[in-house]
Amino acid sequence: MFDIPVLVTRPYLPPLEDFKRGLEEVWANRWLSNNGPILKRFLRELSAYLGVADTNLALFANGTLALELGFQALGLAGAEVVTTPFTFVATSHALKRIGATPVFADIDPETFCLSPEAAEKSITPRTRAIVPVHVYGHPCDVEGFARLGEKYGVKIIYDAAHAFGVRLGGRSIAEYGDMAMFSFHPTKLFHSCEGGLLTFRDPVLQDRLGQLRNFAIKGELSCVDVGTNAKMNELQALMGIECLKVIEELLAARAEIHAAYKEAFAGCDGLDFPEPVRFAVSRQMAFAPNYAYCPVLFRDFGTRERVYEGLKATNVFARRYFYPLLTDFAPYAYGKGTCPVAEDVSRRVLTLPTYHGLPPADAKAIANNVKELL
Ligand code: T4K
Repeated sequence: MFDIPVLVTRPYLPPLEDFKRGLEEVWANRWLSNNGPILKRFLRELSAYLGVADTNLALFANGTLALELGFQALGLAGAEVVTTPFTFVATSHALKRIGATPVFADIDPETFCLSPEAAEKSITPRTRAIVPVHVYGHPCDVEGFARLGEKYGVKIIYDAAHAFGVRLGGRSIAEYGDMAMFSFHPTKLFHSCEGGLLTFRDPVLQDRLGQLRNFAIKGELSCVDVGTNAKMNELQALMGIECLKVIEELLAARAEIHAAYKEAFAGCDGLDFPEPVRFAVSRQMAFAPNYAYCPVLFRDFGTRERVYEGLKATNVFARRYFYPLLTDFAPYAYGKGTCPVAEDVSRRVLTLPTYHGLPPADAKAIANNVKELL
């Protein structure tokens, strides 16, 4: 039993003095939004960290708007887009909101990511893109999707909301696909209060995205498209810069917690504690995970629910990401019954607390509580 509630995640907060120093700069500039100097610095620092040229990324107010505008910029309105139901609703909401139709295909049972084989079966002449999600930071089969992209002439856009800091095949995961979106929400291992980043292969998109996120106005006298307000502001960028300073520490903390759970669950046959390395190992690709989430898979729905409730009684608030499945929700019910693997995983998975500041000993205690509940 924990005295203080243990939540599934807590955001990292930089030392207040450091943030205050940044605020002094904001006060001196008297510049709060609309592509300010701190945002430009954040973009340059992200470019260096990710190894993506600063012409090939763009920042947004949040990850959902980043996805929406990315889809709009790639001309997906009116198209069918193959995607996964095992994700947060934002992935499909962003498609729907720009007038595309999500077509659901099943996931791989080992990585929980969209399966290229299942995706291929859902491709029709109306398909213009595939949107796989690096669920929990576990990399998708990037080679399989690259092949589909070439074979069918469709765009591959990764929802990499969970995958900041992941490296695969010696490069950042941001470099795979035509486009990738990273969420900087406070529940993510790296954040900017709220925020979203798009990385993209074609640098021409940078101007287009810059326009779309600023109402699609051009100068004072013209408006060239239907844009929106999706700009990241200076305070968000400042938080992002402060968090980026300690990214290695944030990653190391998650790795330590994952190792503590792993050790405590070793030999426990009532559950599966999946390793994010499975895809990379099968392809012999160099891999640096981010351990963004700590998912556990139970034998059946009843056990998962019992553990979820039982943990609450010990003051531990794990989450059932992603249950219900998207196809259980009214806007996406047309996909119900089409993705049996996703339906099964959604009913058996529980994500355990992990965040910078959670002592690994607490992770061990949580794992022991789980084992007792089993
Ligand atoms: N694609 C994927 C695959 C995603 O997972 C997401 C977002 C997106 C796209 C969209 O990106 P954004 O537009 O959000 O940038 C959360 C987040 O709101 C959402 O960002 C995230 N995925 C999703 C998986 O989870 P909730 O409803 O579970 O959050 P909430 O408020 O229950 O918070 C979870 C825990 O974190 C709580 O126990 C409290 C703690 N917390 C939360 C916040 C916001 C804090 O301690 N401090 C905080 O400031 O949705």
